[in-house]
Amino acid sequence: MGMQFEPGMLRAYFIAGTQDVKDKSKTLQEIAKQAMEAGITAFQYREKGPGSLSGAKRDEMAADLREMCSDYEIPFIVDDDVDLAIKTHADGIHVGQKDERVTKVIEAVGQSMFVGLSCDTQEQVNIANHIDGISYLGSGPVFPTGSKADADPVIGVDGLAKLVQASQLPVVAIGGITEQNIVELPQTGVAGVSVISMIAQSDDIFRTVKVMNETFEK
Ligand code: TZP
Ligand code: MG
Repeated sequence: MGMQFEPGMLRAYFIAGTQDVKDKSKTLQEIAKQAMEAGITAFQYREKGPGSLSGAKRDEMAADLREMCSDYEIPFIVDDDVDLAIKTHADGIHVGQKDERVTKVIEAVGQSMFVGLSCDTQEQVNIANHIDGISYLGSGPVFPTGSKADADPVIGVDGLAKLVQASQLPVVAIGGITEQNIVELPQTGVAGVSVISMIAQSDDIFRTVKVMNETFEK
């Protein structure tokens, strides 16, 4: 059993894979390490799309990042890959609506790690409310994003607030969140934000993560 889920983990949640490193003078490990030093509350390994690693390279990267998360005592969450999550002894797994069915994932790994689910509509939230074994929901894209080619339509701040209202689980916002628009999010009731480019492309990761934590501190 990995780390127990707690909603505070959603405050400053960094998602990344090799494809999200645009400045090739940096490695994903370097960026992730800075983000951990700066105080992110969770890390999700999402190796997906053009520029992503596969096979042994992917496994080595996952092992590196897993170890760093253990060192910094933050949860290591794997996107959508039950085998990789098991292999790396992940603390959590995150699945989308188009991924492997969440009930199957809960059956396979729900005893050994927590499970997060993407929910972008009221209907999806209503269904999630009736499934045992989900710890949190991810909802968005709140704003337009350049980090996901097949992203669903933008739900906006009002749309997000409605999903939070409908959800019985803590919700983390996703999609197009910046240091400017993040101020609009606490009023929706979300537990925090999950971001790719805001951190991966930041010119000052310490400042960026500080903004995330301060925006959602109680
Ligand atoms: N799911 C919905 S939007 C998105 C994912 C994985 C990408 C978020 O990336 P960014 O750079 O924080 O907009
Ligand atoms: Mg997915």
